[in-house]
Amino acid sequence: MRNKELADKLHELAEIAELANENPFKIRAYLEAARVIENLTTPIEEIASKGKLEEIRGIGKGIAEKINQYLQKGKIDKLEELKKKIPETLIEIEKIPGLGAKRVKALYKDLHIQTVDDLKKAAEECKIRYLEGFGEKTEQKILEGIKAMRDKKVDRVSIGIAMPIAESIVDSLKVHSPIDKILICGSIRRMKDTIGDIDILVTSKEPLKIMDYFSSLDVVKVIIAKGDTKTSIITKENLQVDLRVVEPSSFGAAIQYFTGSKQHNVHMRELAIKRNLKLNEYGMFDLDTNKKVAGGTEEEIYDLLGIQWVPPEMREDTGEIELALKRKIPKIVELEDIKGDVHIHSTYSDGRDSIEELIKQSIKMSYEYLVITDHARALGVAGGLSIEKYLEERKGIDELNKKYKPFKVFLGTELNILTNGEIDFNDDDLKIFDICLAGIHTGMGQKKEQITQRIVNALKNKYIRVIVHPTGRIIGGRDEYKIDVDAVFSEAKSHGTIFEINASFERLDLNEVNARKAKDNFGLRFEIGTDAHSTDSMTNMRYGVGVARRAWLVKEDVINTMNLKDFEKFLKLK
Ligand code: DGT
Ligand code: CA
Ligand code: CA
Repeated sequence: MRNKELADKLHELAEIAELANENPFKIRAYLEAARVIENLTTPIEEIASKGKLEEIRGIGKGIAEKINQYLQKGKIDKLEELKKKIPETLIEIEKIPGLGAKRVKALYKDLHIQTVDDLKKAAEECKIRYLEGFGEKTEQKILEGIKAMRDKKVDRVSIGIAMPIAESIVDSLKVHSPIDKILICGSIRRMKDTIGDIDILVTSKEPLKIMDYFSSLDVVKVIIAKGDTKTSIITKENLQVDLRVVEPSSFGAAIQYFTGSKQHNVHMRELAIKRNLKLNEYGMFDLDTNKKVAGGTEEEIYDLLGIQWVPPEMREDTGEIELALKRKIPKIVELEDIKGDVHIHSTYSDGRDSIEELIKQSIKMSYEYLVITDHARALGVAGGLSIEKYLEERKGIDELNKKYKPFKVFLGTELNILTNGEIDFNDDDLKIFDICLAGIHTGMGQKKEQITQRIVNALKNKYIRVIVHPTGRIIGGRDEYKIDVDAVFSEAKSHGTIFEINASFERLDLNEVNARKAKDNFGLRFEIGTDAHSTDSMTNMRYGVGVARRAWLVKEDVINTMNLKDFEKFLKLK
């Protein structure tokens, strides 16, 4: 889906058009089209290929033409034409707080200011205050603005934001530049829930071409540093990407080093020294002769240290090297092990897609079953269902099960653990479901004792088999609510309650620490569910599996790795 990309392009066009004194009506039309496209749920390229762009409200003939140009050749003629007239660096200046297009134009015309550096110099030399419409205060503000922009710390983002950006960079590098091997390393390869920056490693016979192509990519906002074998950029989404070209004979050592974690690497180097070896990003060397003994592949490095290869998700120096020494690294769960999504919303509540569409996507993903878990009554804002509505849904599901056999859909529910500790329905009503999930959606500001007690109450309900997004955190949004996880896990143990690893990348809840604790200290089991509200988000499953792998979970720890037959048996148990 290229909607965001196109919206950004139209924004860029509007900005540059404004600097070029273009017709304000046109500029407004570009911005409106950008806004509309950003909010579309269908991929713009799909609409374009059917020739239906002009049917979208806010998109006329001229803009449709520009969209087609961009989709077909990666360029908009009008934008290229304007770029020739207006230095691109002016757009950078326009982003400084307090500087609109009008002021940037004046600075350019009167003082020939083209770059942020020009601007800083002029402000420091007190030249700006004398321009019409500026003044001493504005000059001061500009200096502060430059500082704020340059100091701006790039925040960590969810892996669900960083991964697609990294993958699309890798895809275009593969297609357009002379690459032999390429791998995303760093925290992304380790599937950490949040990412600081993106690290990509490449081997190539023509490193300079790679550096040029990489720094000219459309996603690049700022080039931080560009060298012969390493380039760092900031993307338009404010993510830093480091790209390194390494020798093929060092590729294994380099991906090992840049995958990290730092702590894992430190431990590996200690092992190396004990074996009279030296390990760095170039390879493994004999300490006496300084001769290189390994480096081409990661496997040979682990091998020469006398330990098992360690899956990247486990490389945090939390005991994995000790296990690798004993050759006891567990076979951790894989995405291919997942046989069905068990937390999904359909159009019956607040989902975007019908159950039939969810089934089709499931079959595409090679799943054998699906549990539909539409919201229950008390969550009015999310179209929560009454028991009557669920019975209607059950009928629909029965029909679909006939049509799509042997694929099977189960009727679940996502119940609300209310502020007083009760749930939406009484026990009798809960009998209609194949499985009941429950979670907290309101009253998240309560005291620790209250929240913990609410969940403990839910655990005691014999119909509730799964607690969803158990700690309530939203990455980059909201902290966990106050909850005594040990008390909750300990109570759950006696009921055999399943805990969710919510795979939606804003949640990833339980996180790896709590999941590992739930397994190791309490022997609990899990489901990995996407909580998807559309077929698109069902692919978030991989992030949930990433958390499970970081928690060292194996297939048997995760209920939705069961095949359909076993899963049906499991559902009948309670
Ligand atoms: P991030 O970007 O904060 O999400 O986390 P990472 O793990 O991607 O960290 P980053 O990008 O700073 O560095 C990538 C890898 O490079 C890191 O995981 C391990 C390796 N590395 C970086 N600095 C050092 C260091 O000082 N010593 C060692 N042994 N390895 C390092
Ligand atoms: Ca990184
Ligand atoms: Ca980095």
